[in-house]
Amino acid sequence: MNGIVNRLTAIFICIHHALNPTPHTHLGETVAYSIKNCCKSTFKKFPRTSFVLLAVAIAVIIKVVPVAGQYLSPSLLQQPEPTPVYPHVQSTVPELVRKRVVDLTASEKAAFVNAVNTLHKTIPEGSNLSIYEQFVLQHVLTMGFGHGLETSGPQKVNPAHGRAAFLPWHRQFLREFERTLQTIDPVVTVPYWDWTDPKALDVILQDNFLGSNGQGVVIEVPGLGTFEGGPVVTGALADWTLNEALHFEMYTGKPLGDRLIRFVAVPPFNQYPLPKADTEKLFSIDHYEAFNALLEGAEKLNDRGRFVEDWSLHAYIHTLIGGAEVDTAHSKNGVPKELRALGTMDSIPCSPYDPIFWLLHANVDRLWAEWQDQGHTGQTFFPVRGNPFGHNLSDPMFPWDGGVSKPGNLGPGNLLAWLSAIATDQVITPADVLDFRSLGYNYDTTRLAADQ
Ligand SMILES: [Cu+2]
Repeated sequence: MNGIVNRLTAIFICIHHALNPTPHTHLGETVAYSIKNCCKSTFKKFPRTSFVLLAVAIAVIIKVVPVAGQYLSPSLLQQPEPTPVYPHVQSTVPELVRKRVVDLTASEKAAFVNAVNTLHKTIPEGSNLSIYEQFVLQHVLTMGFGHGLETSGPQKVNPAHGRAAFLPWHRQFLREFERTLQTIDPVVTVPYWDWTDPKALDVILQDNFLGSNGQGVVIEVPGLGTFEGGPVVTGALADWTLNEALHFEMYTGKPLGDRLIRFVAVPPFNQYPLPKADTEKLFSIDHYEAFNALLEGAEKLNDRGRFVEDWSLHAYIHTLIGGAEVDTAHSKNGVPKELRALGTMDSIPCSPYDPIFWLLHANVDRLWAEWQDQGHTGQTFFPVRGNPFGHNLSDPMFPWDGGVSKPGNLGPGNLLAWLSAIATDQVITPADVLDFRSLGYNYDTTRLAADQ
């Protein structure tokens, strides 16, 4: 009887060791995690007649001891260690931190505005466009694919919006812009606009930073009164002259004029700050394409799990600044029909013309970075295949596609005549930008979170 008790005890110890992930010494040898290794010697020479009895005893104990049963459930034993979405690189690149806009010092604001203004007035030799306008052109031309426009090459759809590459495309775009700002001032980073922060909008719209709402144009919103917007005539950007070939209304193609235009908080886009809960609920999503789409804000999931129209988060903030004329009588899923974009930020092709664009997109990118840091893993993290060209993990994204695709023309000018101004040898795929730290920047939030 004693023999049986001893062997039963040994087997329980084996099981205990199998469940406790620390290498340990057992029966004179170091073993780790494997019942097979651990118990080899225990089962050796064990009388066959008692084996069935022991098996029954173990089964009974597993059944009645819930903890043991839980640990031994195959799904948990076989569950692989979670792997991070990308390696957390210990970068040797000096860390540049993107800060929340409300935390910028007066001199940091001045440095950002100075670098932006310098890019806006610097026209490279042989070009018709300033460095800043070349970025605007890149963004405008992402809209030059599809919709019957004369396009050539494998890219057939918008490479930057409405699909999986929305987040990586804008990450690359933003980092490229920031690198260019850093040629003016090496310590400048793009601050981010946390749209749940009640103070952030006022900080952005100060004259010592990105200027105020537009002025001088009154529009009537049926049933709600009159609201003012128009050209931005105060602040550091007031003397900007815009190229009208790049600055046009997105539905009609009509020029928006040669000044930055803002219609801030015109109803029904007058909610600010946005509710924290709307942003926070993104973090419960484990599926990359759903996360990407919901953050872009032009779609939401309905009760049946289908994507339907929306106008929230990133898309809403574009309109909060730019303004839109809508037809509320023709709403779909509670989303009004847009009749026309009123200002620069709401006319999506040319929206980077308003520097607020960069702060908005730094926040979009930050939320993605935080989501990535949470360790959402597996096949759902980025689509490897199955999407139109430009939206799979290893597809080059126009204009960083080695010149394989050419967009169609958009707006009132001949933008294709300027294509050579944005030609680049860089070939960038979504896979290249997943690890934001390897691109040489961090966020104040992701930096702190990684230290914990
Ligand atoms: Cu965009």
